[in-house]
Amino acid sequence: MNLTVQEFIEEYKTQFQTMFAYSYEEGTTEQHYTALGIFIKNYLSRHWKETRESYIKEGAKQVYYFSMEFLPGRQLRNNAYNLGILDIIKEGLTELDLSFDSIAEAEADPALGNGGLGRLASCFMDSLASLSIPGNGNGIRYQYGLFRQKFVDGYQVEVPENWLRNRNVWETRNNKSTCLVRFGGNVWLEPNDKGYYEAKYENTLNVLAVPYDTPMVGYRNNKVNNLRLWSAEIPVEEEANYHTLDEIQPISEITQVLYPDDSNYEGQLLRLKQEYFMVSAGVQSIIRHFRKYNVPRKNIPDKIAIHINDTHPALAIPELMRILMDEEHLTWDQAWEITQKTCSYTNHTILREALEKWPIDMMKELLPRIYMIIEEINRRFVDYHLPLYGERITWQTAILQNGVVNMAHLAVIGSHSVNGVAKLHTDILMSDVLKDFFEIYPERFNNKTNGITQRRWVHLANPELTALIDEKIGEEWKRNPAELKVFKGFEQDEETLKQVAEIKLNNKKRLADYIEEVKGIQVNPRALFDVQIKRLHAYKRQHLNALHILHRYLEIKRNPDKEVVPRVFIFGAKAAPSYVYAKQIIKVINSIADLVNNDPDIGDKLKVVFFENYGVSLAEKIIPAADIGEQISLASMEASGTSNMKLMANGALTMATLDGANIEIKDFVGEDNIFIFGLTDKEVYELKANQSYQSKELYETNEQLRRVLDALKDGTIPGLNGEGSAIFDSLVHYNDEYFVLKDFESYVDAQNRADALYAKPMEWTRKSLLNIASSAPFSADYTIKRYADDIWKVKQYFTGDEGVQPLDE
Ligand code: Z15
Repeated sequence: MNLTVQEFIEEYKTQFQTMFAYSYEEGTTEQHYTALGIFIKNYLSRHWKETRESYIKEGAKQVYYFSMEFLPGRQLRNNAYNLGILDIIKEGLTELDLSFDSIAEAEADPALGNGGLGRLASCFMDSLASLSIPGNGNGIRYQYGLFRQKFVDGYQVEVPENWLRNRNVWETRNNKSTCLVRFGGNVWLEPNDKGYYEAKYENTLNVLAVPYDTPMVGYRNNKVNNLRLWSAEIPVEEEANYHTLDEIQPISEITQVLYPDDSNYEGQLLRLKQEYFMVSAGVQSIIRHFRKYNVPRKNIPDKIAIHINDTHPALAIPELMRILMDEEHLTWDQAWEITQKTCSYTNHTILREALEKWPIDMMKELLPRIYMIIEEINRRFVDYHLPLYGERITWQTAILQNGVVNMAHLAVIGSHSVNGVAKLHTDILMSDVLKDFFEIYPERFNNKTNGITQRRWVHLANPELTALIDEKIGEEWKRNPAELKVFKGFEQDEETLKQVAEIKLNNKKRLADYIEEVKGIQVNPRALFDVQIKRLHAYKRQHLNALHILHRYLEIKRNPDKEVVPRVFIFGAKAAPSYVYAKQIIKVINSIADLVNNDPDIGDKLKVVFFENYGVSLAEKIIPAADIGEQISLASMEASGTSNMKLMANGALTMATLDGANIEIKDFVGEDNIFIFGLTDKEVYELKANQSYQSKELYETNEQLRRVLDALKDGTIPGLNGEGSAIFDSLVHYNDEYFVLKDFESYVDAQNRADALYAKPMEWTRKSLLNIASSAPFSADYTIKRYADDIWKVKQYFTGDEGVQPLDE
């Protein structure tokens, strides 16, 4: 099925005319996007069908990745690339006098996630398909994605993200696979004459779950997996009961909008509805599909793995129990053994405020049958462990505590595997956050360091770099990432270094043009591009970055004749709408930008660019142009981070604390090729334990720091309405929860080392090349292979030597 350029041109013209009843020459860019999307979807549909059929025919075990968030990014380019038809399409469109790049930009970027957790889920979808692993996504088709961010006078303003306004060409509504999800009402158990209890329901709210399926295209292996996103509707038989908008609301609201909190638990009833809706529909459709395998129910764990992405889908555990008992009529013990063997759980955070604890009263009322099951899981857990482990450990690990359902405990108890997302993070889970569980179930714990898909983040985001690597080491690295280390052999090759430097400069020029276009700021592409892109959160310490910028500004003002290495500080970050402190930091950074960018004394020496509406599409523009990636969370707080991996793979040097996956990055790239600063996790734990930290002392004794902090509130920064003072107070008077002041000096010092290195371009570029060449271990292909082997026990289904090769490291 090798498409030629001429075939594409003919088929595309017909496709366009069929859809719009116009000739393609009269089409708008948006129409071309739609026509091209449908063309590609048609092209892949045979593989999609055949992949599904082949899994059943082979009796393959399948994994279902349950996640409340997916952040797939635009799909046109990636799908064409993975199908191996991108160049043909580009050529064909050029002959038709159309621009592929502009057409691709017309796609809405589906923001069905907040940040790292959702993007990780989508990188995993790409790797599953590319490794020929039977892997499916299960999530929610939010009608509105994460809000669109605007700045008004430097303040964040949230605008609804109506990503479905124009049709979504990738999805297929699947009326055949709908299910019913029940909420509320009364539930009781009645013994019957067949020897089991029947669950009886009355007065429930019944919601129809309608799946929309999206193809997940593997890299040149003819495999297309499925991402199933559920939408809530009124059941057809009940339509007559709904008369007004108010009556419809309780149903339509369930899948209306994504909660915009990242690493923060809000405890809203509607969120609990969303979680159960997704989980119930997902588990029902899996068990229904399992019947096609024609094997006994006790073999469910041989055919199905359910992965719980953070605790948000942890109700999959009691829901699977419910279906196995109430609908499949298994005993508790049979159902429990199957459930534990089927489910596995990833923890993504140790932040207290992110851990889900649902009030028992809320759970009981909304999900009476599920709560009965949770209560029984808890009762059996306590009964069994009390005599073995005693009071303290048993009550600390119980699911029901002080009127709440501890969802992490449910997830650990109901799973056969619990993993963290970087070495340090898993160590902290075992030694601190889940340490009592580690004592009870040591064999369940394992680490799976996160990864990223090089296909989207390098091959497509950075085509020039990719072509250079192809030229130097051949194309094998694209199917076998380990080959990338061969590129290290070029670290002393002057010609290669010049090429790497030139490619970075070209990427920076493109970003500079874009900055001029959207922000009206002129930046010098030869300046050092310093990038911090991630959700705005106090623990990620964007304000530490801001203090450093202020410090530079004040130094230049004091010493106008001193030569400095020019820098452009680039930010992208959304704050949760209710997170006041995060929004204050945004306002302060925007105001610092106004100050710095408009000061004639500063010129090219310092520029600050805060992009609006950071997301996957913007990340693809920024990352290839970065010289430094800022990874400056307080040690122990960032579970892994994944932008650190994307930036490194594109040749940025990492400015990092020893946190999350930064530690592994340092280990692979070598400590000479990364800038490390700040407290270690041990030091943080000690300072917290002995309560010896007094941030105010630092303010009083460190003159350099005091100058910078005073600038937050003495009128130096224009346009503030108390936001600078608020941050000042948190750092000086409320004892600086995230040790910003404590790490300040060490940070400035590391930044000065970066300047010194940047002044030696060849040395800088050599380290940049080493970062690129050391990034292979962070390929999500490896991460997924380990999940598949160690946790899910699912196999790669090769039909030839196509696609990503079997990976042994
Ligand atoms: C989220 O994006 C992450 C953790 C969470 O608990 C929630 Cl609710 C959202 C992030 C981590 O903060 C980040 O360190 C990690 O790289 C990412 O998940 C993927 O594991």
